[in-house]
Amino acid sequence: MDFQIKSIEQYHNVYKHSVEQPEEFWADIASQFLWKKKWNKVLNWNFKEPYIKWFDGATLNITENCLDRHLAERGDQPAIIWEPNDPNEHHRILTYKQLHHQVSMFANVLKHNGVKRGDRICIYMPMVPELAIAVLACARLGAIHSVVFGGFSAQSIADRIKDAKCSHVITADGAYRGNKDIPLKSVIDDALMQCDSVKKVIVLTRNRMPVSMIKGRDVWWEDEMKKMETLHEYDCPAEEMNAEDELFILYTSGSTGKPKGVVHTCAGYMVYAGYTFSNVFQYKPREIYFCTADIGWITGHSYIVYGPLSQGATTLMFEGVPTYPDAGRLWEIVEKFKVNILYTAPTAIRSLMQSGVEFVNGKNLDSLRVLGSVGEPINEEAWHWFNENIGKKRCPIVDTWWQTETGGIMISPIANVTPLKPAHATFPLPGIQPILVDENGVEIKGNGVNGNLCIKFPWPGMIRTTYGDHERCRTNYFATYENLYFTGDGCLRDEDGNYRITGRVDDVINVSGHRIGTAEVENAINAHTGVIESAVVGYPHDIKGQGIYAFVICEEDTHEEDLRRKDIGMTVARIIGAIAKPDKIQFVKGLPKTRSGKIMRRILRKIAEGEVENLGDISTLLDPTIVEDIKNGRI
Ligand code: 7RM
Repeated sequence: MDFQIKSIEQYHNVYKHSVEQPEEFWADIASQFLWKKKWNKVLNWNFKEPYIKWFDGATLNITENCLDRHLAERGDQPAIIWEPNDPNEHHRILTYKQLHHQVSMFANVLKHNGVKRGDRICIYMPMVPELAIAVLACARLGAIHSVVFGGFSAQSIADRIKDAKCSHVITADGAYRGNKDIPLKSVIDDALMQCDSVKKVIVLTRNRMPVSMIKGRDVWWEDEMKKMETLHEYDCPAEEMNAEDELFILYTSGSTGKPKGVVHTCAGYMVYAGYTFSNVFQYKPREIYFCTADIGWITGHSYIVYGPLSQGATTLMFEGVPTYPDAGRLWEIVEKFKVNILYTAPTAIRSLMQSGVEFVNGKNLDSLRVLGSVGEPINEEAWHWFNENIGKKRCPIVDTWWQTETGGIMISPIANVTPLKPAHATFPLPGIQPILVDENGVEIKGNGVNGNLCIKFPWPGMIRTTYGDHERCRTNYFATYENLYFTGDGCLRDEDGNYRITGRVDDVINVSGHRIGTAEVENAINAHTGVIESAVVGYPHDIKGQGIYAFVICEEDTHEEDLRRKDIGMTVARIIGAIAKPDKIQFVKGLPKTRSGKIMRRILRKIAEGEVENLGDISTLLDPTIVEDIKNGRI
């Protein structure tokens, strides 16, 4: 692509231009995508409402950019390489032609099952190529996908389906994940008992675990595809979408109890995902790119599906987990497919680091050229381990900071361009204008400072609204500080202007790179019988980055404590999903509250961290003696 930055001097020039002439800058980049109609105006905006429109007046379909436009030049090159959970099962390769064909056929399946432009479609699937096919088929028809990660519970799915009033669900009988079989369809059946908006469920065969199929509602993916063959419904014209039509909804946790449906729109998201993918990883034609995320998270949307495919890349999709059958699995995959670019999460690196280098030894990792990290702050120890043992000190590590709401990478080194500093995301990408502010929203200028990270100018990939509740989008992101997008992250800027994101400053815990709201977990714990009140905080965890520590007040009961802990864990798993189970539960008699009844989380955080000496001023507490009790009962 013509927009790849090749040197640090060029980066500085491009960056300067992107800030001084943002519309000109983005128009140049956007013109390298495929449009049905060009825009009238590159950008209209205010952060007050917020009102954000990129490429207004333009029309396009993102799947033509991800599929059709590559057919002539690289139709026979692999678009998706798929590696199964079980190393003994055969891998699959879909060329651009084959992927285009499958997406078109499945889009026709959706059409025949009543899916129309603008409908919301819930996707709850394992990491198989059909998941990418389902996502792209929705986009081809202009239906809005809402992918829900396979680890969420029936209740969480139901909440998301109801919030978006989804008309269809695409799922599979079950999933393989490590040595477990996960009953996806049965979880969907439980969820659908609460959802009347869903008219049809399309079920892919994966592990063929027994499923109940309801007449008139449930159909098999394979049967429907066969029907399309018989009807010769091979082609599916791509809907002509407006630039700002909604492309997808992805739910994410915030500081309130209810996850928000982050909305991304067609044109801006496409341009931003494609541009950042190409630049950050410096992708070259025919390279094999492997992102270990799940498509259920934003990283999978932007950097397994849309970013790489929009650039004609080969994207490797892995169904399993890094530790199955053993901790050498990722390195085996790198060796098997001669992976050039590996993009993974600090939590995976730390867990593989703990398993020991014997799982790396003997694996040929010579193909690797660029390494990437995403999802949480990477600690220096993990950074060096990754650099030495995987990159053999010859691969740059791009520590990419971004969020579900930003759509794509915001602050990150550009591989082989930006000088690296371990555990630092370094510099903003072109078009991104970060600033640090204090509690009052006053800008903290200069270097060697830290503050709350905000962005002061729009970028094409940014959140447009929270589904069904624009006001929530405003209060969450644009109301804390006037005229700024607030990220919720704390951040340092070193003497040389390198950014280092230190973690959330709100009530969000980042567990293994997954965002979990403390309020959500508290609500789930409080739903457990006998629980009177609870307070949840994060604490440093060797592998997960942060763990979940719950302080719980219970009524007297006869069950022994450990059993009660497990029961509470079950309740949380049922309401949110296993990913939100507290790592530690401490039963307490009371919580540290101010006279106005607010829980002082600062104190609980310190106790959870094991820092029991310097708790700061506790004199404003209603009952300071409670703190002693809690300290003594620490686990
Ligand atoms: C892509 C993604 C977003 C939150 C974000 C941060 C944290 C992500 C980094 C990071 C330090 C990084 N989206 N975060 N990347 N912190 N360095 N390179 O993870 O919406 O799920 O999470 O993750 O706190 O606000 S997300």
